[in-house]
Amino acid sequence: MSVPIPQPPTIPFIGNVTSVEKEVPLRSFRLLAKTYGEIFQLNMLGQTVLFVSLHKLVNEISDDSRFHKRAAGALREVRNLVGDALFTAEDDEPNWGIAHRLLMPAFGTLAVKDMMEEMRDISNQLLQKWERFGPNAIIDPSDDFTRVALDTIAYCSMSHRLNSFYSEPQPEFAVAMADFLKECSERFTRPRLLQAMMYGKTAKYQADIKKMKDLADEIVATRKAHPIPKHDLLDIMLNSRDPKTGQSMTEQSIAENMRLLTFLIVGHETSSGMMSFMVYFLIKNPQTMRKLRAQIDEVLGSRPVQYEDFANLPYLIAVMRETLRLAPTAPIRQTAALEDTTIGGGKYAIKKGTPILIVKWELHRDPAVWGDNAEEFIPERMLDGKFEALPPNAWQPFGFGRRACIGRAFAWQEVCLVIASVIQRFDLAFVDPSYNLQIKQTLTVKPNDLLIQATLRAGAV
Ligand code: MNH
Repeated sequence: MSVPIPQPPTIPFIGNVTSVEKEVPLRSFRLLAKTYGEIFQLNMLGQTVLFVSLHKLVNEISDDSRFHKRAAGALREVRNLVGDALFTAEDDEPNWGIAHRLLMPAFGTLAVKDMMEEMRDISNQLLQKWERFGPNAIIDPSDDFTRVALDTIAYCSMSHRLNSFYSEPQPEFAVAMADFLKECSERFTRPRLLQAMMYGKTAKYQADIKKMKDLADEIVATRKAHPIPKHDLLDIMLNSRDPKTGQSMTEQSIAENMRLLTFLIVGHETSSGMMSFMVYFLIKNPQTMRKLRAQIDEVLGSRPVQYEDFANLPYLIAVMRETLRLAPTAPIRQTAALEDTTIGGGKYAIKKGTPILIVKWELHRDPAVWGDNAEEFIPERMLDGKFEALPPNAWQPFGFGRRACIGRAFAWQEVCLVIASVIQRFDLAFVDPSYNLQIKQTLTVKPNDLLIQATLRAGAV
C-alpha cells in the first residue's frame, strides 16, 4: 500500500507558492527536503510538483526506461526564447533527436581537444586583466568567469568574438541573457493574473529576447557572408544533414538562431558558476589550496598548461568533482514517470507526467553515500578510485542518461585550463576574510557577493 506524500499546508488558489522564496527557490526546496525527508510535494499554482532528494529514490528514478526529462517550470519559460532546441525540448519532440545526433560529435573529447588554443586565447584575457589591474583591484569572480565562459563558447563553437573583456559593464548581450534567465525562473512562481499585469517586466523580457535573437542573426549572417573552412557547431547547424532523417537543422520550423542561443545559454552559466565556486572553496580551505598549488607547480613549473598535463593533475580533477558535489551549478533535474507507477518499493504512488524535481544540493549531501562529513569540502574523497567506486547516480552534476550534458568534455577542459592557470599565477584572497558562501539563483546558481583579490606570485610568468 502506498502512503501519502508529505506536503506543507496549502493556501486556496495558489497552493504552496508562498513556501517557496522568490530570490533563491533552491533554498526553500532544501529546507523543505530537510523538514519532510526523501520526498515531498508542493502545489505550485494548481500543478502538483514532487521533490526527491535522497540517493535511494533518486537512483530508482534515474532510469530512462521508466522516467524522462520534463521541460516544466523555469525551463518552460526558457522556451520563449529557444523553443524545442536541444536543452529545452521535451523528450519526444523530434527536433531533439536531430539536434542530439548532429551536435554530439561537435563536443566529443577529440573535437574539444582541438579547441585548446582557442580556449587559451580567451583564458589569457582573464589572466592579463587580473595581472594588469593588480593586487588592489576588487574582483567579482562570477563576473569575470562569466566573461570567460561566454566568450569561450561563442569563439570555440561559432568563431564569434563577444569581446566581453573589452567592456565594462558586460556587453549588452550578456546582460540581456542574465536578466532573461533570472526572469524565466521568477515567472515560474508568479500567478498568471499577476504576470498579466506586469507590463514593465514583460516589455523588458521581450526586449531582452530581441537583443539575443539579433545577435544570433548577426552571427549567422556573418558566417554566411564570410564562410570559413571550419567544422564547428555553427557549420554543423548550417550545413549538416541528420543521417537518420536526412534533414538539416535549418529546414525545420525552428529558426537556426534558437539553436545557437541554446548553446550560448547552456555553454556559459554552469561553467562560470563552477569556476566561482571552486575559487570560493579553495580560498576557504587553505590546505587544499596549498596541495593543489604544489601539484600544479610540480607538473607545470612556469610554463603554460597543455592538454597532456590534465592527466597529471589528479588533485585538480578531485577539486573539480568535489566542487560540483557541494555546489552543482545546475541545481535541479526535472523528470516525470512515463506511466503511472510507484517508487520506494510501492511506498509512493507517482502519476504519469507529474513533474519530479531532483534536488541535487541535497542528493549530493546524502549521509548514506557521503558519510557524516558530507557537508565538508574534502577533495580526497574523489581520489584514488573512490570516485569510480561511488554508487550509481550518487553524483549527478551533469544530469542523467540520454538527456545528460553534451558539453561535459568542453566544460571540463575549459575549467582545467582556466583554474590551473589562475592558481599557477595568482595568490587569491577574500576581500572580506569572514565571507561565507551565499548563493544567487537564475536558471543556475552562483556565489552571491563573493569578492576577491588576486596578487601575481613572485616569479610567475
Ligand atoms: Mn551542460 C544539459 C550541466 C556545461 C551543453 N548540462 C545539461 C544538463 C546538466 C548540465 C545538468 C542536463 C539538464 C537537465 O537535466 O535538464 N553543463 C552542466 C554543467 C556544466 C555544463 C554542470 C559545466 C560545469 N553544457 C556545458 C557546456 C555546454 C553544455 C560548456 C556546451 C558546450 N548541456 C549542454 C547541452 C545540454 C546540456 C546542449 C542539453 C542536452 C539535451 O537536453 O539533450
